[in-house]
Amino acid sequence: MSKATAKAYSNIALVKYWGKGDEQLRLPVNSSIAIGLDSIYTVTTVEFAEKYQEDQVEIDGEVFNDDEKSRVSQHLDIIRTQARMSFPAKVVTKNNFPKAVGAASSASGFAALTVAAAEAAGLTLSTKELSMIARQGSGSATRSVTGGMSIWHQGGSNETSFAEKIEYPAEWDLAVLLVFIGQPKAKKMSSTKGMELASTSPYFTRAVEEAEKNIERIQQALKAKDWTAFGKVIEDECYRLHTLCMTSTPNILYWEGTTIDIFQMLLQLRRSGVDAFFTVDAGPHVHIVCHRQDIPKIQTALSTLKNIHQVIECGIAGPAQVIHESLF
Ligand code: 2P0
Repeated sequence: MSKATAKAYSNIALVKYWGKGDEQLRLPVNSSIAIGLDSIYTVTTVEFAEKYQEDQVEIDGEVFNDDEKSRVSQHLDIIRTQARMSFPAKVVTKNNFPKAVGAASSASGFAALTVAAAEAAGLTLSTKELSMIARQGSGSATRSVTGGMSIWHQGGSNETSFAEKIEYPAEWDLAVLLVFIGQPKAKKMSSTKGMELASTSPYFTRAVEEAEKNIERIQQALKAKDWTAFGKVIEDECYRLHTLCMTSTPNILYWEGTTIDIFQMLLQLRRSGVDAFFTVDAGPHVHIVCHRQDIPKIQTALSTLKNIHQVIECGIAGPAQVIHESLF
């Protein structure tokens, strides 16, 4: 087959990836854990064919000829090398959410691209191998290949840095509310650029050690089915990431006033018995990790706040998969 389509979901990190040990291979400075979000996804069709003069990349109706295209081409080169073929490709991608607003479009994007391109190139690869390839396109994409709740092992080499699924208590009936603040707009600084600065923080070495401890802590909480301990790690990790950002040179402040209003609202709700936890990626928007049954109460509380653009309810997504529809 020379043409294939894949669908991959976004994910939100509970233990965060923020810093690379190897830029080229995208090996992270610590392991991370994330959950896939079933309401926000990317669909990508890839066709390799001699008829194309060069790689063509279209994302959400826009044709790219710049850095974005070369990043996609470089990623396709990994697949072409493995498949021992050199045909150019046409790539058409659609996101069902705004790109570059801090909702991890690169995670679902590079996971969908990897799975579609591997299929189109006729490669038969394991989920582990696909996650290793996706990682080289964008770190967070590693975890969108596997979906569910996944750990991305830091590893120290290409072969040892990959994602795999981990178990979590089904009775938690996990859900995530993605709260977009204000009008979604381009991020102040991309994650790739932001994390390049992480090591300028005076707290960097300690923060990386803490991330590895939080991997242990969250796995213990999952094993013990301890919701409160699970949530404590999630919020500690949110503060850890943003402490690194705020103390980098130059300083990066991703939060807005409404970001903190949502934190305060959730802390207030917690006092009334609704245990839901906040986390924030490289942007101002808030992901609320909760029990599905608590969504109505959280939505009511959110409706009292100003400057909220949209709230997207998400269940936990499955892995990236080949689908039998095509975008061209
Ligand atoms: C994460 N983020 O663990 C962290 C937390 C954002 C904040 O991974 O340079 O787009 O492409 O590997 O994957 C977003 O960074 O960065 C990210 P690259 P990526 O989800």
